[in-house]
Amino acid sequence: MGIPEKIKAIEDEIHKTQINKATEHHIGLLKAKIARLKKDMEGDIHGKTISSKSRSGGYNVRKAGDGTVVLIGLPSVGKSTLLNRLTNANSKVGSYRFTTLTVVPGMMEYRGARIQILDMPGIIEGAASGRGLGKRVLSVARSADLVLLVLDVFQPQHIDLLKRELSVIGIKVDQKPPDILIEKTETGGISVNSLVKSRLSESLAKDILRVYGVHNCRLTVREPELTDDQLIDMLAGNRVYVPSIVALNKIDLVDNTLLMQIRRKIGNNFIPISADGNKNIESVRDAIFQKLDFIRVFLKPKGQDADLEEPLIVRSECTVSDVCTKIRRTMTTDFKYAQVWGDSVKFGAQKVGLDHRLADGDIVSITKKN
Ligand SMILES: Nc1nc2c(ncn2[C@@H]2O[C@H](COP(=O)(O)OP(=O)(O)O)[C@@H](O)[C@H]2O)c(=O)[nH]1
Ligand SMILES: [Mg+2]
Repeated sequence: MGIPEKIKAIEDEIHKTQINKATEHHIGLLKAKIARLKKDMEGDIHGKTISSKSRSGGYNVRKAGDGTVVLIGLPSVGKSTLLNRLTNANSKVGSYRFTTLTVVPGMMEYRGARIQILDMPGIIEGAASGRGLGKRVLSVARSADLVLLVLDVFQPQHIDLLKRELSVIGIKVDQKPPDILIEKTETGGISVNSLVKSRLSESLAKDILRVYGVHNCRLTVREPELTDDQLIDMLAGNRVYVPSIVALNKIDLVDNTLLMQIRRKIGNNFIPISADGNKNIESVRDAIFQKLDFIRVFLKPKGQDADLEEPLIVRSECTVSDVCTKIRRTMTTDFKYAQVWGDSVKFGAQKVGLDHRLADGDIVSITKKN
């Protein structure tokens, strides 16, 4: 029996089994086996799709700029129109479905940052399970720093569908990784150290670990709501956690009453826009910049004024060491000390080392060893 047949057989067994307290363990174990088989089958094609070497035609997009955003939405919601508004790209816009058949990249320049935006073919329901173009396209989304979910004003409820489809291929939108730690040990079997009362039973946790060939380890659980699925996800090791922004497009077609109804349905967490009417596009740009958590760092060459025109754009958790590497790969090796002016230090010209964490607007001057 090949792997797909094995998966099918286990799936059938799950469908046949009634879900209740008594079968919980059995089903959890079956899910772990399926995830393991899928992993074996796919190797690690995930994450490699965006590679200059891969031969997947239009799906092959090289990462560029200071961050990457993907547009995700159903066909004809206005993704290509929005891409063209946000960037210098020229993605084909059409009133029929599937105008965009390959991934179209564009570059958005905003407050000194260069942000790559990828227009994807619209995803269709069931795409993640292998229908149509869906699966390969969605896997490009795995390398994104941010997903921009685009909704049609008449179909706001599709937000759940989009998140579900992304979840199936391992892209967890606006979620935190579960707080668990697996430390492999040489011997001693599996010990479970639950720091909280967890939903997942100890015996099922152990059985799931064994499915993944882990027979000796310390499992520390700090996650009260830990589920079998989360443990399986972690062991399968192919999950990414990505933040999102939601844009509700085509608001030129509706009035405020309908917008109010939509807010009651899906909450306040979206930006109402008209891509075609060029409305609220600046808010989208700004939200992207904020969500990617960039900061600006100004460089001051020794004995000269700081360059306040062209900041370095770096992610917010950035240290002096990251700045050095961004200027020149080998710069950390000749590094002696840096002086910083701004919010990350107590006083101006404070001397700091490579580990010092910078803040937005800081001025940095680096002194090299002679
Ligand atoms: N009324 C209106 N139509 C829009 C808007 N944005 C896009 N469209 C139209 O919606 C159709 C699909 O747009 P497109 O960008 O190709 O959608 P995609 O399939 O998601 O890339 C085209 O006819 C666009 O002109 C908008 O803000 N308002
Ligand atoms: Mg399109």
